[in-house]
Amino acid sequence: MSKSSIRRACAALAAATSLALAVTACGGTTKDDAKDTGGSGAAAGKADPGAATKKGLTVGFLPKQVNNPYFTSADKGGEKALKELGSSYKETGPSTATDTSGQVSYVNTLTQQQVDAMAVSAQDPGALCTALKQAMKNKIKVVTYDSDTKTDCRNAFVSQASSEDLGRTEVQLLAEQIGYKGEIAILSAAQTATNQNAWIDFMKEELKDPKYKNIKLVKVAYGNDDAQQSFQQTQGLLQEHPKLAGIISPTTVGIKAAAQYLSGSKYKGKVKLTGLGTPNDMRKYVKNGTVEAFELWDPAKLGELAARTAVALSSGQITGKEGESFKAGAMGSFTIGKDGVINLGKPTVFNAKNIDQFNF
Ligand code: RAM
Repeated sequence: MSKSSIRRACAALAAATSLALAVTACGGTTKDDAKDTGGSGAAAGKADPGAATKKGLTVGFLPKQVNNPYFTSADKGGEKALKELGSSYKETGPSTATDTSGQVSYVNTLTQQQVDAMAVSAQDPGALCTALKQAMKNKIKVVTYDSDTKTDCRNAFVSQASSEDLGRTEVQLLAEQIGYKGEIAILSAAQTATNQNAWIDFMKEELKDPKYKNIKLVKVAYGNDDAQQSFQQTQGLLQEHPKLAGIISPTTVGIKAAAQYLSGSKYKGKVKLTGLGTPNDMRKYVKNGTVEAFELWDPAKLGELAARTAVALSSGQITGKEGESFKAGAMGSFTIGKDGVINLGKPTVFNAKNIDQFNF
């Protein structure tokens, strides 16, 4: 049996059977294999920055949620980049942002389909680990994008911006809007989401600064990246805390639903709202005075960088170790940071002055 057919047989076995059986049958416990399956920094061999970019690869995108316009834009960015690189794209994933067991099955499906790499936005940091490690054991490169898993469960994480910057700047934006005083709340996505939870931790850190001593965080609510639930959670926040001065919603689904609720209520323009939204979703709420300023990165660029990272890993140009660099086409050169994190850049703050310059 050739190496690649053994790999295929093992991949199918891994996806179809229990982990223990697949590991035993494929001899995956040898020292070399163990070295090979580690996440960032633990990949086998050395990076060869001069290696040719492989063509004809298949990269599977697995977002948190397929019918979320943010992920549609991100994954389209990935698809376009893969086409340019002569490789193929496929997308699969759950329709709700709280289906962690569904995400596990989708990872297993991609493993079974023997993709060369997968780009995953994790609904939960730990839930996917066993499945992702199994994928890596089958020589599939694993990139997380948007929302990370644990560092040893993937080869690299393509991050939209520094979590610290995102968390702190959202507090700064809201504090200015409410004059540094009053009750505030956070309307998040799923309770398990790695990205939102990391940002919320930094929001809490930022709030410790004495300049926010007159601001009180009264609640963190979860709308699960579902429009209706996020709308109802906003309504509930205002009922429970009628003196609320402002809301931070670090999710494109949440901020849109909160803006929709506030815009049709007596709180419009009075209860301030900021967070992470797409300019196209938020334009009308900026123009009608519901929202002053919010931020985001370009999701298509995030998807593009995830695709280019996956191809660079599959081509052997990088292994996921800190300090390795690779060229990402017209996006320029990127260097892998601590824990295998690749940063897209700084987010943009949108307001009435600049929002019409953006179309995503
Ligand atoms: C939602 C998702 C996604 C997050 C954006 C800001 O679309 O929760 O993970 O990055 O919002």
